[in-house]
Amino acid sequence: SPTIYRHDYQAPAFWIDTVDLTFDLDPAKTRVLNKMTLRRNPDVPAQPLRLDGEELNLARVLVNGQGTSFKLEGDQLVLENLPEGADPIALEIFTTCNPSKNTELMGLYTSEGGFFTQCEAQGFRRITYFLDRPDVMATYKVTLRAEKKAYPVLLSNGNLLEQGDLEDGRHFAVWHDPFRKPSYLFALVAAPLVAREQRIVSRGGKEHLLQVFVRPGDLDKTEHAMQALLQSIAWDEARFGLALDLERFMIVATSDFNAGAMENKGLNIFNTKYVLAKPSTATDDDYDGITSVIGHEYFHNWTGNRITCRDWFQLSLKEGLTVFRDQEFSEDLAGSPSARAVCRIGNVRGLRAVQFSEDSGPMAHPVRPDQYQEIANFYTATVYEKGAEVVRMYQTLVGRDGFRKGMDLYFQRHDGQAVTCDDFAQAMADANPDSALAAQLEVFKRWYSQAGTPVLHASGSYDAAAQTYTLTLRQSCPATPGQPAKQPFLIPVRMGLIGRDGQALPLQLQGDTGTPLLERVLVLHDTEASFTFADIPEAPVPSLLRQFSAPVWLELQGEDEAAQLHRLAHDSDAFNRWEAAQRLMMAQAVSAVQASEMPAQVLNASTLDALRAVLRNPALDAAFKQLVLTLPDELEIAEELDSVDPQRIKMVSEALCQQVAHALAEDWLSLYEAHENTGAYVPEPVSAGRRALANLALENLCRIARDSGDVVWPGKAYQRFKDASNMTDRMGALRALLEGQSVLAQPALERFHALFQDEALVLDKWFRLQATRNDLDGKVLGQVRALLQHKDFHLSNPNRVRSLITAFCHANPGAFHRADAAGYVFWADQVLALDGINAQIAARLARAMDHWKRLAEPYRSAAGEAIRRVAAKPDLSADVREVVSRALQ
Ligand code: DPP
Ligand code: ZN
Repeated sequence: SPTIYRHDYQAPAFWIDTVDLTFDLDPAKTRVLNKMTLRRNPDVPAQPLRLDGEELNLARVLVNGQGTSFKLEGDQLVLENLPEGADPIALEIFTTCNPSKNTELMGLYTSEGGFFTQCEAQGFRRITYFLDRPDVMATYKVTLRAEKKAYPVLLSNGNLLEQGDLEDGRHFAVWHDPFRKPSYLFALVAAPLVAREQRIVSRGGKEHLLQVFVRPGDLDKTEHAMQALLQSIAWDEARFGLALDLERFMIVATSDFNAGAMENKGLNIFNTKYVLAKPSTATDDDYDGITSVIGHEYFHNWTGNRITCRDWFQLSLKEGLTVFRDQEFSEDLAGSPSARAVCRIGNVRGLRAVQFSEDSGPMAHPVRPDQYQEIANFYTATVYEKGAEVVRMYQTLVGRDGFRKGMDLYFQRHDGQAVTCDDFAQAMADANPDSALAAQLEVFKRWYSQAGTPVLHASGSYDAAAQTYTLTLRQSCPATPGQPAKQPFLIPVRMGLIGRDGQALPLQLQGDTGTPLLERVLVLHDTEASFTFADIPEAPVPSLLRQFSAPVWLELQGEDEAAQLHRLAHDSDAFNRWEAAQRLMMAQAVSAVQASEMPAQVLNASTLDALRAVLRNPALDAAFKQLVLTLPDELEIAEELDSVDPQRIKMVSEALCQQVAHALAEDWLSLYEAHENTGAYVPEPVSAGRRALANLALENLCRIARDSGDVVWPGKAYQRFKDASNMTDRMGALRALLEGQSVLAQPALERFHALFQDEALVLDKWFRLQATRNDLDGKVLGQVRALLQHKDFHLSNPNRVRSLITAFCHANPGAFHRADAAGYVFWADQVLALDGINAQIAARLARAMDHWKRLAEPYRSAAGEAIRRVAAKPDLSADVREVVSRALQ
């Protein structure tokens, strides 16, 4: 398929002002009547109208009520003889489509006896012929007709104008959305659903109806979603002055969905995973996920819908900004500084695990990509998570108030428009004319144009005679595909200096006369810069990149272990305390991987002492302790290496886990006893932290039991698994049995399945647990293959595929990368099988091989062979073709 380039952007030759759609919904043959008014764009030379369409049967085209000549060229409907001049043109197109055969889940499809849509990025063209691009914005009126008994609920965007019965048991509803929107925000639902409802009055005195639609049996799992929606509405008004602009705000859950959720105007459609929760079926992580995704989609109403993207290269304009907003929302809800830090650490771990890895592989691309073959492949961690880090850097540079001013100006200038990342950057700079951002805006904007993760090299030197400390910051950035050389980035470095007694030293830059601060943000906008601090009485330990103030790799030159231990013990920045522990452990894990002989112990005594001190520190929260004691995993270790031997990494990772289990045995015991009973389940950070720490302790106790042959702890874990009053504890105990290789693990898995066989989201957990379990016996692949045949496994359901196949290939490297290449054969088979069903899901799975060129032999050759086998399929989707051809380049 052709490559699309950002620089080729051209405004559309026509605008579409109004769209009047009528649907006669039928699973096998849905009729769609599309009546539009268009006008020529006077700024563009006259040319034929080219409408996008895919998998449509065209029955009729009328122009101003008359038949007309037209051509079908590839996927486009071309009209060459439209009237000249500026008058509006009435275009009427009648098509049919087959929703029940739509396994791609793009456009209009059926799921569990209902109709749903997904139009971002290019699904609307699978519903009707259209200018399916985000800069064409129209108002929509939608009439839905369907059998009443089968589809009692008929929904579309905006406000309900009218509804009623038709003959033959059918009924209808008419919806009107007063806001102009691009086609990717269109949605309809026709299904047997029920709603949890809530009426609210916003600050301005307007009444709104909030609805969460689910299948009838799921109503008892909607309370948390509604709560999250109410919190989102209140937060956006309070923090950004942005109010709900619709009479009605609807959320609909479906179990067949390619992504997490979709922000269709007034009618958000969600994966059930991000709506449904009750204590017996959802974990603390699930509850958090729901809060952030409900927030995310709601916040899109302003950042995405009211102001949208001019073209898909600008995707991060809405996604990076909206991820940043949902992260801030979750932090504000978490409340205490420590709970905020826990949120931040979680986000940074995700960023580094997925985005940094993406940035160092064949799919590396800038936050604002320059080219794509299939836009669906660019809903990536770079566009989303790195994009959010870029937005966070604006806030770090101009402060919270300055950021708010920038947002206000952005809305004042662009409300109702389709704009670019440059427009956002300009609003931020113009609202903060005296900032480092405004002074270096062009340098800052390189974050949008350059791919790759910069490396920040820091070195410090202390001058005892002058009582000064000089910090030198230097940056570099590795080459990425198509970008061999990089220009310097603007890197905000939030930092402090820690004295020998653990206290923060006042920071006075030489020549600066202001009041000394305990923390500052240094700005590096060149390849190298030095900063000298005056009146420093002793050699300090620097604490750099606090709160992870920029998405870079930090290298602290010449820093010894003592400095890391000092930060772990004393840093006032919780993020950097956690980071110090990670660095200590990672450095030793990497040495163990690289050593010619596997060392008896991975961690040294001083590191273990420091970890123990964290666990015993009464001033630290359980959630924070759990994060510090979460060891670097196999994927994180691999990311540090140029040549990756997955089995060697697995051995080291396993040795690391066993060592920490045994060395801290006493602490695991006392922590478990102190935290095992968390009381009645409430999804909030303090008790969630206690549950997480208890589960980690139990896992370690079962690991110890594995070596000693003890049966008491596995027995206790099984009991806890059986009696658990909430899913977090139940999953924790089950995982402990699996990690402990207990004979009770299998009966527990069977019991779990029997208990939850009617709960799809819990079954997903059951599949995932087995796909990602520790492969000490080498049997995981065989079991995953067997599970493909399980009656509850369906290749057409994305959640199920992700739980079993994608989880195995992406998240269980020790089981996937086998010396006999069987993992790669499995991967290729599954990519090819999925490609004919759902290309987006297939392409995501295909990316499990992103880093094959860094694998050691024999893995590398075998992986290459598997990728070439996939690439050889002649009718491969554009999605998978782009991924595998980039991997092979
Ligand atoms: N625009 C959607 C989201 O990220 C994509 N599924 O919220
Ligand atoms: Zn989004």
